Amino acid sequence: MTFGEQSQQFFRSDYEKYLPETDSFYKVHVLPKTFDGAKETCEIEGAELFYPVDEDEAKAMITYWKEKQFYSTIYIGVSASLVSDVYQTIHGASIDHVYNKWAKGEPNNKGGNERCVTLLDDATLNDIMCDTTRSFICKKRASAIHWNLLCDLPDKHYEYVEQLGRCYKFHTNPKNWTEAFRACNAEQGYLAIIDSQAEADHLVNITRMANKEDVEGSYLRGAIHLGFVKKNSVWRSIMGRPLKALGYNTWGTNQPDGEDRENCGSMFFNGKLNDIGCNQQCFFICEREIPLLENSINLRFGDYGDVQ
Ligand SMILES: [Ca+2]
Ligand SMILES: [Ca+2]
Ligand SMILES: [Ca+2]
Repeated sequence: MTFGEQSQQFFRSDYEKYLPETDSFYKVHVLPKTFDGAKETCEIEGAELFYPVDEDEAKAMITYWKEKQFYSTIYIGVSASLVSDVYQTIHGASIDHVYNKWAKGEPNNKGGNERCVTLLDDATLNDIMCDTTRSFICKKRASAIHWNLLCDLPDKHYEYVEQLGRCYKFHTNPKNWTEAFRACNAEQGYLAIIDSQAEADHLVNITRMANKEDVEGSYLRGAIHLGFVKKNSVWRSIMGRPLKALGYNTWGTNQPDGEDRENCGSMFFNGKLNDIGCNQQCFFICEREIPLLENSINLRFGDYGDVQ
């Protein structure tokens, strides 16, 4: 069996549940979120908010989530987001085409405000207000996995840079620093840390090449979030090392200039560092070190080698 074939049986180490019947990987998120928060969390992990296609999948997932957490209900990827009472999956299909066994008296659209759907542990559905927080499950179909061999992760947007021995992904979906940190983490990278002039040059290059001119919305053009922050008046990388101890510490003209208003790290498009408000929306770059091949193969064969 080749490396490439093996990757079909692996998505991410945290998607530990595999169902042969659906040829899909699943992960329970114990921390409750709103419907939109749950949907986005799955998306930044490269997956989708789970909804059961049929009763077998609903029951298998109930069994799985009961091993992981004690809640009696989870969000599923079904809502009436466009028109009240018209329930659709996150893929836009009518609920009539997937598992749709409502609890007695549901959906009742209580107060006219219930547009998001939960699965109860008796395998019935209920509509609730979308701002209510619930735990949830993310799902990834194996057939939808696009394995990036060089970067060793299921995301084709990471580009391997041989000279630096690592991978980068430029995000053209602006986020604040905290959300950017979370997004990189969720896709198994980290907010990029510049360790050398060569790396700075490369980040300037990917920034120049990025398809970012037509991105709409209110965000700060001209800066890119990076993986450093100010803690107790000292600028440190998110791994904890003082910026001065890294191989690159070149600030832009008059930077840092934000005092207590700018406690997060970014770079200008020219690669020079800039302190920035942590709530400022910007583009950002994730970095990924490539695990030793041997470890990664052990992980896959160890956990999923028996799944055929
Ligand atoms: Ca209800
Ligand atoms: Ca780096
Ligand atoms: Ca600044």
